[in-house]
Parts: sequence; structure tokens; C-alpha cells
Amino acid sequence: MAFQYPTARRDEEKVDDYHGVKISDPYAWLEDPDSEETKAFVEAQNQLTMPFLENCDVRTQFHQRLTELYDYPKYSCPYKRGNRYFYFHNQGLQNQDVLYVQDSLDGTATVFFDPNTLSEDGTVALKMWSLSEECEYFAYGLSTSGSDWVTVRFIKVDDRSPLPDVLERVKFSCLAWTHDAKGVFYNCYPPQDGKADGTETTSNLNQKLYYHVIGSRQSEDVLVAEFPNNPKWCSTVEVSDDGRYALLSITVGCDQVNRLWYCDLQQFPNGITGMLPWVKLVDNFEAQYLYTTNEGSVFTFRTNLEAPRYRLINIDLQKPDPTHWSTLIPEHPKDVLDLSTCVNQHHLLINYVRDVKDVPQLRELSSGKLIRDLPLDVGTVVGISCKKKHSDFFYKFTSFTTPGIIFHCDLSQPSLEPQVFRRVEVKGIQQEDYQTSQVFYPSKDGTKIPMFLVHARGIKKDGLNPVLLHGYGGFNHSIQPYYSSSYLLFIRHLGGIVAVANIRGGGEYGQTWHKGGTLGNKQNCFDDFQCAAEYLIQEGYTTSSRIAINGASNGGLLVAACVNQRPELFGCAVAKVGVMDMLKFHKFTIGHAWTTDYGCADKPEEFQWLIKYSPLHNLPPASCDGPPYPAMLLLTGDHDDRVVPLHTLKFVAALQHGVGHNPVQRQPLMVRVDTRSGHGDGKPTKKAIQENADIYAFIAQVLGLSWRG
Ligand code: X97
Repeated sequence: MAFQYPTARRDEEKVDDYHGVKISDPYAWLEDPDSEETKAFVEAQNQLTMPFLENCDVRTQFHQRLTELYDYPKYSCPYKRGNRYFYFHNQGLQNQDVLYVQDSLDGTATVFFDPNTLSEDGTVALKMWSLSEECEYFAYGLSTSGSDWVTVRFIKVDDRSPLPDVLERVKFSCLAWTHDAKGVFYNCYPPQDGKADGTETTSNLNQKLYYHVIGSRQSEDVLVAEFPNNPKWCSTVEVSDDGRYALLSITVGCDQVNRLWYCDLQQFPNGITGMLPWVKLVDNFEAQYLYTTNEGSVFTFRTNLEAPRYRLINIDLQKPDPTHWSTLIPEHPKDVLDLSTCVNQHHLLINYVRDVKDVPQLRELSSGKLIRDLPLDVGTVVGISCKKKHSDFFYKFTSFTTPGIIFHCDLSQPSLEPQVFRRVEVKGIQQEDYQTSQVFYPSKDGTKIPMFLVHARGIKKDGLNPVLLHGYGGFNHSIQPYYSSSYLLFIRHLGGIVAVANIRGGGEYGQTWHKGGTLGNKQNCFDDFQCAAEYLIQEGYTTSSRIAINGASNGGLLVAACVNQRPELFGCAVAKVGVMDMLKFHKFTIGHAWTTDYGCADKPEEFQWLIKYSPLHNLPPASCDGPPYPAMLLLTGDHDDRVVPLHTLKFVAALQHGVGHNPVQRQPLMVRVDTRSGHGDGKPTKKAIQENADIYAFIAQVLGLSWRG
């Protein structure tokens, strides 16, 4: 045995009964994050892992070079509010992006809000923000240590004076001003027993929607919607472009469906003082309806109703019956309509996803007619800033090798040609040195799966290239091209190929692609991912022992399930913040929202799906004499309240107990538990760089890769 893993007590008495099937859960004690035993377990694991990582040959070099390559200026699109422009900027290595304000696009910019001043280590992050319509107030939500919990505060924009108002217990919330700037809609959860700092595992139920009037106490906030008979429902409010309507969208779980209720705020000229009389325009969960804009009582929604690749429809509130609904832009035969917004009063800015690449377009609001495609290289639109009442808009382009180009387009000018507003360069990266291609490989059932390959120009297909294979495969989330300094380092200095497989479960080809990787079809995700590895081997790019797979969250589940199913197919596996206990995930924090993708072990049929692939329940027993596992690095954070750390902790305990005792197992099976760290959002730059240095150093070490200068 190569490593001496910490001993973890096995409670053999802990056995659960699922519909007559006995399932033992010997590490259930790790579900208590506060017990001394759990803390000691985490401590002992880190004591093994950290020295191993510190001794990886390329860790210092990777850290140093990543720090250099990450040190380039980053910008968001500018946002126009009132007579001002706001934008986010990071000089390069600042832990959190800083919000700047300026009076005109070429005027002097000054710091408006700097989260870096709020904590020494950068662990306080700006999670959400909203400027009132005429720019009177800035409402902002902060989260600490990566938790989903948010505290909302307010600043008067003119003199930047803070208001005394504070909103607590906010999570998965909207933050929508009424146009009179009297207050905001937001969501919060009722008080709970015990702590609520992101280290707890308590279920998030009974979210409520409130209206906070500026200048009042949170205890006086107006409850405007609650769903006591449906504790899992989440809601969100948007105020219409003309300020007249509040649009309430209600979701249950993570499916692309919602109810749509609205309220005409003109009924309340003196402000909102009580539960709103919602009109139920759509009162079922059969499809999704996303507000695009309205002209008087005629509303334009983007919907997947009878359109798995989405379309735009018009609904007149005066004729709400579905028989009167009309199509504005029909579903495209192949491309996914993934975005629609209104600009310059009568234009639509929309985006199609065509084979995982973005195609933005400008259209007429009145007819849906195409005005023009907006030119874009192969890549992704990662940000759009526009308002119906403004004639100009911005969008930001990115790709695997382009950190960001911001375009500006002014529709009041005769030429509709977008201009490059800002282009950032990264010192030490020559675009010409890299090559991105897209291949389509067959999965087990013959389905063609798209995959991006990024590598140095002129690589050899000699089967010797190290490969980093990345995937997600769930929740309708598409992985479109994105810029990653770590990827470029892996390519440039470790001689690798980065492969991003757009497996089923994502939204790459709309709802059909998503549903093809959920519930009873979840195995398709794992097959698609394993077939990606097999394709890369067959095509002569690499061999099993040189493939490192990597994924986070639902992608951590993907990585762990694939290792269990095909341990010999990979050389290394890195699973960050993964969902590992598929029988119990719904019991903790917001886990119940994921039953829309996974199903739930409380139901007999769904238990049968989950038990077949649940990473925790498909590990070999201690006495096994099966094949060795690839080197595994699992990562989690003590404040991850999205996928609570117990998933990773229970999995690593069982992994080390089973596979770790197999005499043929030479490769490490380790876990890195970070402190003051959550699911990923808002992670300070310093922590992100350290984490990546650890991950890539681990990969290089276990695959035997050396640094190329
Ligand atoms: C979540 O678990 C988000 C949980 C909270 N939440 C919902 N619905 C969302 C939301 O339950 O934020 C939603 C937003 C985006 C995508 C999907 C759902 C919502 C809230 C208000 C209004 C509208 C929607 N997510 C999954 C996650 O983190 C994936 C995406 C968001 N997972 C971790 C899934 C497994 C591992």
C-alpha cells in the first residue's frame, strides 16, 4: 500500500431501508460538520494531502507562471444608468473586481465600490447588485467565505453615503427596484435553528418574497408572496421595462419551467403596502416563460413551450387565453435561442447557440424580422449590457484563447457596425501559438457529441499527449468556449491538450439535449464522457494513463461516477465540490432542487436509477482485488452550502477504505478541504490561483509530466 490514509470509523450499525433494500451508510457521522470527529477527520486528511501537493515538482513553477499569466486587466461591459456609466475592473490580481463609475465613456473613472476593502483575505464578495432606474440608489448583496447566504445593503449614488437599511437571510434572491426608487423586491428564508453562515446543512425551504421600502427596518418589510403549501418553490420578480408591472416567476427545482404571475403596480400610486393581488397568467409548470419586453399590454416572452430550442411569443394581457398567443420568432430547426432582450425601443438583441458557438443577431421587435447578424469569432458572448430606452448596447466576446473583447454598437448611428470598445491583451500569450478545433464523436448509443480541443499548433498524434478532459453534463448548463489561464499553462508548459466534451444533460442543443442526460437517462452523461476518452485514444491523441478528467459540482459527480465505471480508462481524476451521495443529496440545503435532474431515492423507481451510479455506493469493498484506480484529488470547502462538503468527505472515506487498501493501488486518493471557501462563486483570486496550482501540480505529478520552459 502506497499511502497511509487516516483511519475513519465505520459505523456498521447504520443501515437505511430504501423500499426494502438495505443500504449501509457507515460514514453518516461525517454529515455533522461540527462534531469533533468530523473536524479531526478533515484535519487528518489535509495533513496527508497538503504535504503531498507541496512536494509536487511543478507546483511552485505553476503557481508563479499562473500568477504572471493571470495578471492582466479585466473589464466588464459598461452599464448605463441615469447619466452615468458603471463597469467592473480588475487590475489583474486583485482578489475581487472593483466597480467604477464615470460620467461619460471617455470621462475619468473613479472607484464606486471596492469589495477588497471589506476583508483582509478577499473572502467577502459582491454577489448581487442593482441600480435603481434613475440611478438614485445602489443596492448590493455581499456573501462571506463563498456561502450562498447574502446580506443586502444600500448606498445613495450621488454622495455615496451608506443607508442604514440591512436585509439578512437572503438567498437565491432577486433584487428588483420599482421605478419610483421607493424600494426593492427580494427573497429571504425564515429564521432557522442553529447557525446560518454557510457551514450548516439545514434544508432551505419556504422562501418568501418581500418588498423592502427604503428607510424602513427589515422587520417591517411587506410580504408580497409566499407559498406555504409548496415549501420548495422559489420565486423571482422583475419589473417591466416601462416600470408598470411586477412579473413574478415561480420555479420548483432547477427545471426550465415556471409559473408566471403579474401585478399592475399602477393600482398602488402611493407605494406597495401589502400582499400583492397577483394575476395568474400561467399557473402550471409546463414550460418556461422569460420576460423580454412589453409594448403596453402586449408582452414578449422567450419560451420552450412546444419548442425545445426556444422561441419568442407575444401574449396580450387583455387576451390571456393561450389560444390568442402568437409566435414572434419561431423555433429554429437546429440552433438554440438562448437569449433575448430589447434595445433602442424597437429592436431585439437575441443570441443563437449553433453547435455550441454563439451567433448574436439584431431583430425588429414589431415583426421579429432579422436586421443583421452581429459579427463574432468562434466563441461566446459572456456579457450583454443594454436597456430598452437606450439606443446603444455593449457585448463581451470570449474564447479559449481570447480573454475578452468588448463591442459597442449605437443604433442611433446610420452604420449599425459594432465597434471594438475594449480589447485586452495578455502578456506572454501569443494567440497564433494555440489552435482550437471542434470534433463530433459518437457516444455509446451513436449520438454525436461535440467536443472542443485546444492545443499547441502542430501537435503529433503519437498517442503520447497528456489530455485534460473536462465536462459537466447537467442542469441545462452549456459549456461554451471560455478563457482559462490554467488551460493555456497546461498546454504551453505541460505540453497538454485540453478537451471540453459537450455531453448530454447540458443545454447545448436545447431541452432535448438536457433531458437526454437527466433522471433515467443520467447514464448517457457518463457514457458520453467515457466515449470522449475512448475517441481521444482511438484517434491517436493520447493513452488512458495520460488522461486527467476534471469536473466540478454536477461535473464532480460525473468524474467520480466515470472512475467507478471505468477505472482503467483514466490516469488521473479531479472532482471539485461533487455530488457523491445520490441517495441523500435532497436532504441538505438546496439539494431538493436537484431532483428535477436526478430524481429522488424516496421514490422506488428513482431509487433504482440512483443506486446504479451513486459514486458513494459504487465503490469496491475493502477486500477487493479489482484494478487500481487513477490518482484522485477531491476538493471541497468548509462554507460550500450548495453541495455540502459531506458528499466529498463520505466519498473519500469510502474510497480510501475500499480502493486504498487494494495492494495494486499505487496512486494517491486524496482530498483537499479549503477553509473560508465555498462552491466557487466569489472565490478570491489568491485562493483561485492557489487551488489551480495545486490541481495542476497534482495532475503533472501523477501523470509524470515535466515543466517545459
Ligand atoms: C442550484 O442548485 C440553484 C439552487 C437555487 N435555485 C433554484 N432555482 C434557481 C436557483 O432552485 O437559483 C435556478 C437558477 C439557475 C439555474 C437553475 C435553477 C432559480 C431561482 C430563482 C429563480 C429562478 C431560478 N443550481 C444547481 C447547482 O448548483 C445547478 C444550477 C443552479 N447544483 C449543484 C446542481 C447539482 C450540484
